[in-house]
Amino acid sequence: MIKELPKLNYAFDDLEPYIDAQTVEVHYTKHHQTYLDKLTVAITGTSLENLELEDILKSPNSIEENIRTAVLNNGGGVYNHNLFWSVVGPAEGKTPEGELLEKINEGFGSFDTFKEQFTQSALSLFGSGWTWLVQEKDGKLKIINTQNQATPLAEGYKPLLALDVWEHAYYLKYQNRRADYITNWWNVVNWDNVSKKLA
Ligand code: MN3
Repeated sequence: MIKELPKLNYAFDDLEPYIDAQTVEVHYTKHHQTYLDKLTVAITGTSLENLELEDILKSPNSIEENIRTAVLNNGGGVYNHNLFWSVVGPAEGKTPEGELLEKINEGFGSFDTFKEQFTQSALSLFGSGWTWLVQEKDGKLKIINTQNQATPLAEGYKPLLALDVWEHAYYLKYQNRRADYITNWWNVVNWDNVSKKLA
């Protein structure tokens, strides 16, 4: 089990002007850190302590019932944010290439259509949650939403790209303008890192 959050490969202000430095700092050092702190409390002294987080989240029903909700909420919070931070970085104006682009074209027709469908999915999410590009067991790509801190792992998917659509991810800069947040977030997606997550 992880004891510390993975370090960010960029500075808090490196996602400006699309995601502001204050949001990145609060989101990472407070929200993300709090999920890890609460997960640690929940699993300390239990059989989960020495397992990998990903393995725990893949089989929710094997978590002892008295800590299951705490582990899924906070472990999901840790895992989802780890993935979220790992697929963004300073804007470089790149787009998907190679195998990732082929799979996007295969699944959605074109990169533009994929972006439209992903954006619509994120806009349609009611309440707090996440929008994902995931890979199915047969290798195909799919867009899904999850509520709160639920992870695609529990549904057997391999997550490739994650967009946090909790208000804490954008409220300081965008207030209620979720659509503007999503439009700007595309600029900081690191497609090389998304590609590396393909099975
Ligand atoms: Mn968040």
